[in-house]
Amino acid sequence: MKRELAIEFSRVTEVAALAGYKWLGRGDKNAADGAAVEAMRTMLNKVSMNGEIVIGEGEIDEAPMLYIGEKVGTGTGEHIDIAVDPIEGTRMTAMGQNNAIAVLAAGEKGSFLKAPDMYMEKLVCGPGARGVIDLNLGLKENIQNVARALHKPIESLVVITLAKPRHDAAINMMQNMGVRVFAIPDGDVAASILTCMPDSDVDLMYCVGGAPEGVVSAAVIRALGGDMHGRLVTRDQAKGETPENIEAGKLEAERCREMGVEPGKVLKLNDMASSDNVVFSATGITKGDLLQGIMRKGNIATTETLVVRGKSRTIRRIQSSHYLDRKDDDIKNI
Ligand code: VTB
Ligand code: MG
Ligand code: MG
Repeated sequence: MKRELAIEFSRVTEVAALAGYKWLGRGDKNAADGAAVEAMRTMLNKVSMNGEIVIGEGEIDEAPMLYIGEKVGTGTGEHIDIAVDPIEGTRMTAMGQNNAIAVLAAGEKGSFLKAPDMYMEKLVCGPGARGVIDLNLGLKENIQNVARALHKPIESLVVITLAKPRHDAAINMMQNMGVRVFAIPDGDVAASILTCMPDSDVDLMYCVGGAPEGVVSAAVIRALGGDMHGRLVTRDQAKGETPENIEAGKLEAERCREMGVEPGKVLKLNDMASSDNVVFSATGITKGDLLQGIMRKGNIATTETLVVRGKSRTIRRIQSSHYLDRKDDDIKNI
């Protein structure tokens, strides 16, 4: 992939974040998502590439989306697969909570697992525990193995997870082991990346979250030298066995079969992200542990973006000031 694409994709997440930010705290997550999707699509279409969306988000909660199979870019140049989440944390954006980001991963054709929009159990660690995690084992055993690999007592291990009822038992179990648990409301992509950041005290990320978010995370975790396992889980397994969830779960299992992936099977990092030739970009919308949020004074907005180029493992943080009245009309009006 041309290295210039790293900068191009940083523009794409910047503009999505700026569009989402307009809806910050207004209680309407679909409006925020819709604006970010539209901005992302407009900007993607200015990039000279033959791009195709292979992972999008939106089906689970029927949000607006960049749909799977959608062609983006100018239609000239390299063939590139793209996984997007225009707002990772629509609820956080709508409710003015921390850690919402706009995110995208792009790679050479065939880089990413094609999985339906369903839930995924995920375990993510940084470079220090690479090769140690295994979702075939229980969470407790994984925590013990990671602590050993990092030469840390269990008491100083930090696991980040989502504060969802489905994790109550796991959170209890971990706290009883002596682990420190950071339970954030939403946003497991940013949480996963924290495991690989030298200036973060997070050692492990465990949760059942979205599969598209899982694949996006896999791309950046590979680029950062960390490790990840995933397992597709059906709706009834993730959310309880109500008749509706069982019905939805059956459809998901069927879609898995069509797409050639198996629910319940442990997916290794390489199964989800098979190439180093990737670019990852994330821009903060609300302030967070990974990225600063957007700040706006009058007509000037500032953004912070994390851009990772897998091939060289170059990690950039780009601070930008945007003069909003100078933006192209098609972006300005989003
Ligand atoms: C997951 C997680 C995301 O939303 O998709 C979650 O991967 C949705 O969980 O990071 P519920 O269906 O239980 O609400 C996020 O936390 C934010 O998009
Ligand atoms: Mg989203
Ligand atoms: Mg999301």
